[in-house]
Amino acid sequence: MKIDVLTLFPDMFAPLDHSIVGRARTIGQLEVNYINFRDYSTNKHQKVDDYPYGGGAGMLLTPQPIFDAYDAIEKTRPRVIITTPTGRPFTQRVAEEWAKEDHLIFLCGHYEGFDQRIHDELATDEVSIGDFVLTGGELAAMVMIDATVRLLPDVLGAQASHEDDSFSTGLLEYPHYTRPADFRGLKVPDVLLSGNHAKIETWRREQSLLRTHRRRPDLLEQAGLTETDKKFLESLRD
Ligand code: 6GU
Repeated sequence: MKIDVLTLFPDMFAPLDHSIVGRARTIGQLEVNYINFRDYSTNKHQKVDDYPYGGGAGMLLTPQPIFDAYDAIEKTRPRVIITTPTGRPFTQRVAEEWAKEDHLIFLCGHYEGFDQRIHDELATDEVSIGDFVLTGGELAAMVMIDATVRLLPDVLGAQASHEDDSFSTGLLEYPHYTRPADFRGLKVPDVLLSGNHAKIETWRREQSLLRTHRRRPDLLEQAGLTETDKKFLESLRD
C-alpha cells in the first residue's frame, strides 16, 4: 500500500516511524510520503490560507496549493480522505475497507478547514475519529493510518491476530489474564485454569456480552447475536 499525506506539519508524523506501522514499512508492505502543500503555494509568501467569503471567524485553506500538490502525485484511482470533525465516523469497518486499497491520500486540514471546492473535487471520503474537535487533521490521520495498516497482510506478527479484536466481532473484547494465577491475592478466574475449552469459550462470549451491555449497549443492535447470547443478556436485565 502507498499512502500520501498532504499536511502543513510533516514532522508531526514521527510516531508512524515506530512500532507496527514502522514494521509495515520495513517489511515493504507500506510506503508513506509526506507532502507539505505549502511548497506548492504560488504566493510570494507561500500563503496557504485566506479569509472566508461572507465573513466569519477563522481562516480557510485555499484551493491552489492543495490542487497543485494533488496533481503532482502519481496515481491511478486513489481514495482521497479528508480528516474532519464533520465527516462520517471512522470505524473498524472503514479500516477494513481501506486495507484492501493500493493507494490512500490523506488531506489534513487546519484552521477552520478547507475551501468547499477541495471537498467537492478531490475527496472520496470525509471521516471523523469522534465527536470532539482537534486542532488539526494530523492526529486523526495518524489514528486512521495505524488502524488501517495493522490489517495489511503480515504486519502483525505470526502470534498476534486481529480476528478477536474488539469490534471485529461487533462486541467489545473479553478480559485477558496471564501468570501468576494469584497476584497479591488477586485470582485469575477458575474457568481459565480449567483446561475445558468449551467452558472457556462460553465464559469469554459472556464476558464480551456483559462488557458491551455495560459500556456500549449501542453496539448490541448490530452485533449478530445468537439465541444463546440473547438469553444471557435477558438474564442480565432480570
Ligand atoms: Cl478527523 N479532524 C479534526 N480536526 N478534528 C477531529 C477529527 C478530525 N475527528 C474528530 N475531531
